[in-house]
Amino acid sequence: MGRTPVVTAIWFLAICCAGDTRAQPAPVPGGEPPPVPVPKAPVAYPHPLITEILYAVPTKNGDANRDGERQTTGDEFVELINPHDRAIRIGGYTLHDSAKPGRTQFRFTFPQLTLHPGQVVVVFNGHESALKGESDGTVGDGATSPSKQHPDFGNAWVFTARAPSTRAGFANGGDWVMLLDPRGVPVQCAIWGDAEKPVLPDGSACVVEMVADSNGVSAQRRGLDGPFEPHPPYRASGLGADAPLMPFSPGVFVVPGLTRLEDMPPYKGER
Ligand SMILES: [Ca+2]
Ligand SMILES: [Ca+2]
Repeated sequence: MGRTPVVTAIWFLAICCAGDTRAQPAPVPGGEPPPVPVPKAPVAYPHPLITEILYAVPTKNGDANRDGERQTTGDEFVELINPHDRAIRIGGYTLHDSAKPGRTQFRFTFPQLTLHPGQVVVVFNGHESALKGESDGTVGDGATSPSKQHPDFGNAWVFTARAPSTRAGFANGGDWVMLLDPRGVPVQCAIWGDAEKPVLPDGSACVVEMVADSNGVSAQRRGLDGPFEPHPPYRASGLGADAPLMPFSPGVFVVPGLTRLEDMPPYKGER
């Protein structure tokens, strides 16, 4: 059966409007909006980029995974973004800390997931945590990708690593988080405190960065090309204007010119 004229018109509008939904500056009268320059990320296509790390969960306001309780390691997280202008696939990429492989190492490998430009993904340590959306598939794990983007975390794709032990977490005094590509090749390493640098093969293209001391807050990258700095106070969406300002923003990393409107967190408070 053919489409009616009305249905055809709606279909045509939907296709047109679905084209480019990235955040754009307001048009100026009589002219085209200027293009928003997107800073160049330090990692090459098709790698994701680590944008935020919570390695020392604060004793006050430490419930980063928002399950109602503060867990010493369960609330730790790593946030990444697709910093490129094309979609990437993150299945097979691995995050791990400096511990040797085993029950005391934090380690998480992504299942298949396509990340569109500007989309954000968060991996919570998850030890002894019960995240909202874990039971209905909104939160993914090492075996299954999330069924949808998580509205409580800036519309990011959210995972739990379900770390098996409190020892399988980041060391506050010094540690690092390494990102490996699906072949096991180091892509990015963020180091803090007194941790020794990882041993990398000669000629490695791994991006090695020092993280500013961020005990009590997360370390968040200043833009795509900036350094990791202590996170400024932030009020997560949906918590109300009287909610406390938080020292992290899992799932929220907005890049003008790259972040798409549908990926922007709903605005319900200060940013
Ligand atoms: Ca928690
Ligand atoms: Ca963030």
